[in-house]
Amino acid sequence: MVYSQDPQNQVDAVVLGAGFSGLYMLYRLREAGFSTRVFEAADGVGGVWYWNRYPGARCDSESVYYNYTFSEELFKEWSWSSRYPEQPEILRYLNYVADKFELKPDITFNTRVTSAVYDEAANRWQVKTDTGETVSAKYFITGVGCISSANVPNIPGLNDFEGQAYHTGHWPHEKVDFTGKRVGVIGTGSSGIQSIPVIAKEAAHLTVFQRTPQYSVPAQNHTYTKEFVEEVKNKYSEIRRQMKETVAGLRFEFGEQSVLDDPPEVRRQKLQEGWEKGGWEILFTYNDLLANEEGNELVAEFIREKIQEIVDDPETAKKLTPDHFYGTKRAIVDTDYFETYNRDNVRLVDVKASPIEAITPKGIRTTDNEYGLDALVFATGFDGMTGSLFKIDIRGKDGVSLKEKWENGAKTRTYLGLTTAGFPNMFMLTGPESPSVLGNMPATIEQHVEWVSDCINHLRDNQVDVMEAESQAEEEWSAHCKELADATLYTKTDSWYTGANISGKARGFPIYVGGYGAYREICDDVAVNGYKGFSFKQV
Ligand code: NA7
Repeated sequence: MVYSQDPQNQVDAVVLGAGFSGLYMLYRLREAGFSTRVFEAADGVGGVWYWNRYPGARCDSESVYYNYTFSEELFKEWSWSSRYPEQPEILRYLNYVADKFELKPDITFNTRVTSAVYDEAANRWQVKTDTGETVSAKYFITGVGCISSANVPNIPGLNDFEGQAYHTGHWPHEKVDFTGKRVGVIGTGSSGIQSIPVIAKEAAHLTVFQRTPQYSVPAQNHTYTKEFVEEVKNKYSEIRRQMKETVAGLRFEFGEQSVLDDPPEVRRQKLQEGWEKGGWEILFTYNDLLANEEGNELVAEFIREKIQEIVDDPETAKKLTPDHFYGTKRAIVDTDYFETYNRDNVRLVDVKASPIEAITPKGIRTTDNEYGLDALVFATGFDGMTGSLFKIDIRGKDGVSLKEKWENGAKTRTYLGLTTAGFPNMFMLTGPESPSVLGNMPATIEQHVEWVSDCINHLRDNQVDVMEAESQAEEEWSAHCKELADATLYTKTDSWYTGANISGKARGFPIYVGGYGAYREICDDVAVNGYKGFSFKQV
C-alpha cells in the first residue's frame, strides 16, 4: 500500500460525519491534541438535522435534554424556545456549537468517504473519499448516525411520476410549496405523522397511504417561558446527571409497578395523566410495558380508544387503529395527527388491504383505485442501524469487509456496540448493539464519545499502537444483547429496529436494551479493568 507523503493526509484520527457525534468527537480529540479530519457529505454540520427538513420535523426528546452537557457554559448560553422545537432550531443549535468551538475548519464538507481499509503492516487506516482524496489515520471513527440511510421502496414505476417527489430524509433546502396541490404521503412513522398535519393545512388535498397504523400520543408541545428556561439552566447538574444515569438519558425512569398491579380505574387515571402530560410519559409509567404482553395490551387499548374518540369517521378510525405491541415500533409523539383525518381535504388509504401496484405518471395505482397526485412524499424511513455503515466499503484485517463479517446484517457482532473484532483501532459511535436509538441520542452520544476519547488517551499514555476487540468478548456481548432483546416484546414486531422494513434485510435486534445508565456502568467497568476484552499491541 502506498500512502500519500503529504503530512496533511497523515492524521491521528478520521471521523465520519458532522452531526451530534462527529462534532463532539472532533472537539474531544482536538482538546487532547490528536490531529483529526472529519468528513461530511453535506455542505454543513447537523447530520440528520441537516437532511430532515420536511414540514413539521421535530425531535421526540424534550429539548432541554436534547443537547450537549459537556460544557456548562454552552448549556447555559443556549435557550430552547419550546418543549419540542422544530428542525431549523436544532440545526441552528448545532451550528452554534460548531462555531463556538471553531470546529468547522477541521471538517471537510461535500465529501463522502467511500472506503476505509485497514493496513495491518502499517497499523493504519487508509481512508478514501469521493473527491479523490486518500488519508491515512491511526484511528477510524464512524459517527454516521443510526437512521441516516434513506429507504425509498422499490415500487414499479418509481421514476415515471411526472409531479414532484421527495423523501423526508432528503428534503430540499428551499420551502416546498404545496398550496393548491394534490399531495400523497406514503408512510406513517414519525416522519409521516409529523408532516401529515402540516402538509394537510397547506395542500388542496392530501392522500395518506398507510401500510401499518401507529400508536401516537400528543406531544403537548408548548413554548417555554423565560422563567422555565432560567430554571432549567440552574438545574444543569441535575439534568446532566439524569442524562448519564437514567434508562433513556431523559428525566424518566420506568415506573415501579407492573401494568397489571393497578386496578383498572387507577391504571386509567395514570394513563390519562400520561396522555395529558404528553410525549413519552405513558411509555415510562410502568416497569414492564415492553416485556409483558397482557400489560402492553391494556395500555395499547387505552390509546386505541383515544383514536376512536378523536377521529369522527368510524371507518377511518378503524383503519388508523394499530394492533402491534405499543412502544415496540419507536413510540411516536405528534401534534394534531389523528385530528387531521377529520379535515375534508384528507383521505386515508389502507395499502395493506389494497397494496400499491405502481406509481404512474399521474399518481399512485393501488389494487382497487387510482389516485391523481401533483406531489408525492416518501415518508418511508431508513435502513437503520447498519445501512449507513454498509454504504462504505469498510475492510479490516485480511481484507474482510464489515458487511461480509456481519453477513449483511444477519449476524451483527460487536463488543459493546463500539468495536468489532478484526477491525483494530476502529470505533463506531452509537453503533449496533449499543443502546443508541432506545432513548435520547445526545446523551448516549456524549457517553460514547467520552469513552472513545478516554480510551485513545489511554492507548497513547501507555504507548499502545493497536487495540482490538477479542472474539470471545464480542461473542459474549452479542449473545448478551440478544438475550436481553428476546426477553422483550421489541422482537415480536416488524420495525426498522429489527430490519423488517427493508426488503431482503435479515431480521435481528442489534440494540442493547438494558438502558443507558446500566450500559455506561458496563463500559466504565471495562475501562477501569484495563479495557478487559481487548487485546493490545505495541509495535
Ligand atoms: P419509519 O418509522 O420507518 O416509518 C416509515 C413508514 O413508511 C412506515 O409507516 C412504513 O410502514 C412505511 N413504508 C415503508 N415502506 C413502505 C412501502 N413500500 N409501502 C407503504 N408504506 C411503506 O421512518 P420515519 O422516517 O417515519 O421515522 C424514523 C425514525 O426517525 C423514527 O423512529 C424516529 O426515531 C426518528 P411499515 O410500518 O413498515 O409497515
